[in-house]
Amino acid sequence: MFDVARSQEDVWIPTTCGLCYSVCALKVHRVNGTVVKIEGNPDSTTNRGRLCPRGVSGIMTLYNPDRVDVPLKRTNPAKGLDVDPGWVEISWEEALDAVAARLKKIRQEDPRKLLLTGTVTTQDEVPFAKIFAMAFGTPNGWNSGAGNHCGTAEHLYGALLHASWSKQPDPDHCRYLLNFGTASGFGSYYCVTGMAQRIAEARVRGMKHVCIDPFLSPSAEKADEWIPIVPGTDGAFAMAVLNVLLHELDIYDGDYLKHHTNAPYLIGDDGVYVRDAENHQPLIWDPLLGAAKPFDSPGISDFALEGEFSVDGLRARPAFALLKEHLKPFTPEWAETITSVPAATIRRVATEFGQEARIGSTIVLDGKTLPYRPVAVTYFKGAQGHKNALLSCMALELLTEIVGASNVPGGLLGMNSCSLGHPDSDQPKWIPHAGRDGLMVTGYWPNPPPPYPPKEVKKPETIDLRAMVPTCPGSSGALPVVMADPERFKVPYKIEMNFHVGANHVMTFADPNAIAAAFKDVFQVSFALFLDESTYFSDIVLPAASYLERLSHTADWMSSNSPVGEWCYHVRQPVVETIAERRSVCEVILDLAERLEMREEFYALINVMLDLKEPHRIDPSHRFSWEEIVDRRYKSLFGEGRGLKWFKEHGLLKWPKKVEEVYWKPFSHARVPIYFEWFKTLGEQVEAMAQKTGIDLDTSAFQPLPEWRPCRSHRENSDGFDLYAIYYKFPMQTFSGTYDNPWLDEVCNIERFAYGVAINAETARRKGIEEGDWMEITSVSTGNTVRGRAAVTEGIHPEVIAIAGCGGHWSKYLSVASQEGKGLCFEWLMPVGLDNVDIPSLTQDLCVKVKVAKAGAAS
Ligand SMILES: Nc1nc2c(c(=O)[nH]1)N[C@H]1C(S)=C(S)[C@@H](COP(=O)(O)OP(=O)(O)OC[C@H]3O[C@@H](n4cnc5c(=O)[nH]c(N)nc54)[C@H](O)[C@@H]3O)O[C@H]1N2
Ligand SMILES: Nc1nc2c(c(=O)[nH]1)N[C@H]1C(S)=C(S)[C@@H](COP(=O)(O)OP(=O)(O)OC[C@H]3O[C@@H](n4cnc5c(=O)[nH]c(N)nc54)[C@H](O)[C@@H]3O)O[C@H]1N2
Ligand code: SF4
Ligand SMILES: [Mo]
Repeated sequence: MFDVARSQEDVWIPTTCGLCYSVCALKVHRVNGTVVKIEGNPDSTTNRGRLCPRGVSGIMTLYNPDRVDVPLKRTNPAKGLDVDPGWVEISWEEALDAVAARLKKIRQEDPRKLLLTGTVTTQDEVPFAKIFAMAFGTPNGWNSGAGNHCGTAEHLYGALLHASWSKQPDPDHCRYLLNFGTASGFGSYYCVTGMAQRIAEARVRGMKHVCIDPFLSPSAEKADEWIPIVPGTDGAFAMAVLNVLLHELDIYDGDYLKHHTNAPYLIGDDGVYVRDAENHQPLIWDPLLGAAKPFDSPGISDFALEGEFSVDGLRARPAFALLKEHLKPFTPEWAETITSVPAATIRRVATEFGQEARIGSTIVLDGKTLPYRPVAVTYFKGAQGHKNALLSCMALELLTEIVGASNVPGGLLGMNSCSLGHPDSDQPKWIPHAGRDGLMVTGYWPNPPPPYPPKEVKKPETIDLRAMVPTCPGSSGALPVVMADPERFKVPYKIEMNFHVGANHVMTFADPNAIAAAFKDVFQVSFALFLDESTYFSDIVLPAASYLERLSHTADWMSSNSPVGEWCYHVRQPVVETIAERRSVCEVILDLAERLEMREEFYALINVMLDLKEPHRIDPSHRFSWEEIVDRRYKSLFGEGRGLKWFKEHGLLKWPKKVEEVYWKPFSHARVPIYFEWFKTLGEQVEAMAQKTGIDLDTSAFQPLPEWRPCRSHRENSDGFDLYAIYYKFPMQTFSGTYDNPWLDEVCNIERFAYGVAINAETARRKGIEEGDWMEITSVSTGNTVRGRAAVTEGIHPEVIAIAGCGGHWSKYLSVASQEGKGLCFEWLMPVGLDNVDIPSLTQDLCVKVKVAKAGAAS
């Protein structure tokens, strides 16, 4: 029937993008029920009206004919990478009956047999599914390659040093950005579009950007200086810069180190704190009194940073003195042999960095005099995704700490370490504070509990080693290894069911063959937008509503806002009426909880995890809808008058950040470590547990001071395997998940790097490879070969090839993505195994050695 109201409809609806975790604010234009345009919402301070290409292309996520529209059941019992599941349509009722029956059985037997797999992309459903999994009783969850590729070490230091999941240079005041291979601020990392604008303004203001990256990447091409480096060697570069600062230039911020770090804490010859006999606090040396004092005693005149002292007849040295001595051998000449960067370049960068830190200078902001340290060091997946992650990232982090540029104007800022709340409601509120031994504890942590104080080392009762290695702050790179052989890791059960909310783990973790082997016997229920490669292993597929079709409890989180400027909280709401049988995952989970009769436990946890406050807590005596829970979440945060209705109408709520929130360090008593004493003691506990349980685990990387250790590929010298392969995020795609979008495909088709492989011009010439040639790339570690077209360039290290994004799909249900020539999947080159995992952080090593040759037959 002709609908008059509909035919005249022309509306702009505020909501948020869900194509990556940056949560940009959108205005969606709907005409007569159909979305015709997506724009950035200029009222939002998160993205200031701008979107990236993916955000604009979201219409094609909504209307893509490849989308899953109805529940599906597999008919083919055989599972494999290329085995068609034989999908048949079923009703929601039948699907939920089957899923609930499985869940019920597992919950009765042993709830730990349930695994939650979820993508990091959207920021709303997976966190809610995690609450469900916790209430269900399983500790097992992962995000495929998320975290263990990009941030388990980086986020750990985020917690320990910045009270935040992540960090950014101060875009308002930084003058020298030393970037170890991240597109943070240049189209990637967190707050993508907002930071890209702010960093562009910083560049106009005169901020210098030095980018250390094997590839002249999308961020390196916007730098003042690009320094190509051998993959996996950033730690050696950073150690040499520290060496120059401390041993050649004598540049460090003594005042900061004394008052805001554990640099003055005395360390005994056993490597741990020398403690006060009575109150057990770590001791420092007061040089004027000539005595050791608990670090927090009143009236300390000064804190010694150097020297050697005797406490109760035993030798004790300040942590800083140990660090300095430790760094002595690691000269730029030493680092040159590892990184391939000339010693003179490292020395010059160290000098520029040290001088530009302007130690001793101050700035007045909002009437408050604060230290001014306009230098920052950034890194993420590039430098951290290696076997040496924990100790290399420590060196990178210490650069910022040594010059006192941590969370002060001009320096490196936690992405919203401190929130004092909206002026009307005082919420949300989180403040970093001093904990055990005076060291900083985060005020908020997205994945509680935070890494410090250290968690207890437990028997390996999780399927990913995290119970035993509690230093890993996110998803573990050990999961598929343990899942394939739980007995070897003394895990007393097997995973029987995978509750799968996004994530294309078959393509985004490592060798698809190994992932297939780990998952083939597991009953998998997938909430899916598309029938991607991972759903080939599903038993039931449920049609999920995309971010444009669902309601969400604030997708905003601590890292979606820019670190400076204003707070901004948004709504995510459906912009169209329900399409086909697609449903919101959160609503379905609430249904499942009813079928499982677990309302009591589930609601109790929802109250805690969503921080619902009286009178908005949910009471299990009756059933709540998702809409009601979302309303209560908003009201708990911003008061009775700002519930869901208010947000749907207004789209967002913003207010200015205070100086004490952005530059919180000078206002805080909490100290941060420059000597990671508890890594050492925790490592000993992990070692003891490994021995007790009979698990073979190399715990030698639990060290208190930075080191550079080679990855497996640095030692690899098999004949012909002469190049390192790396991957990098492509601005037009999110991992593997957007490759079926025809608009993005159109852009990628005209960009030779998008679906090609970057290879150095001289290297290509030597191998007889020319621009556009098909190449065969074979991994020494997996034996797998992938094919890709050469994009010949001067802009890459001669020993490296670089692959964009995560293409090379093969699911027959992806009509755009699975066409020939739509990129390569790096994972075929990367092995699964503990040799490739940094044990303390459970980071996956992305260093791979390959052989590259021109393909026999050009297609
Ligand atoms: N080759 C290569 N591998 C990588 C990376 C890379 O850049 N290149 N990056 C690594 C990193 S840093 C990360 S974080 C991981 C990410 O790894 P994944 O999280 O596995 O990323 P995607 O491949 O995008 O898979 C996400 C899946 O979730 C689905 N999805 C998207 N939105 C929704 C939604 O709203 N609801 C539901 N139910 N499903 C949704 C998508 O359709 C897609 O199938 O990959 C890692 N692996
Ligand atoms: N367009 C787009 N943006 C995204 C995403 C996406 O999929 N697409 N994903 C989001 C996610 S989950 C993440 S984790 C972030 C990741 O954000 P980034 O950390 O920026 O990740 P990448 O682009 O994978 O890697 C950054 C750079 O590391 C370089 N690199 C590789 N190995 C090394 C090395 O050993 N040392 C150094 N110094 N550099 C190296 C690569 O050449 C690349 O230029 O991006 C986020 N933003
Ligand atoms: S940066 Fe992320 S959230 Fe923002 S428009 Fe792009 S895909 Fe969407
Ligand atoms: Mo990531």
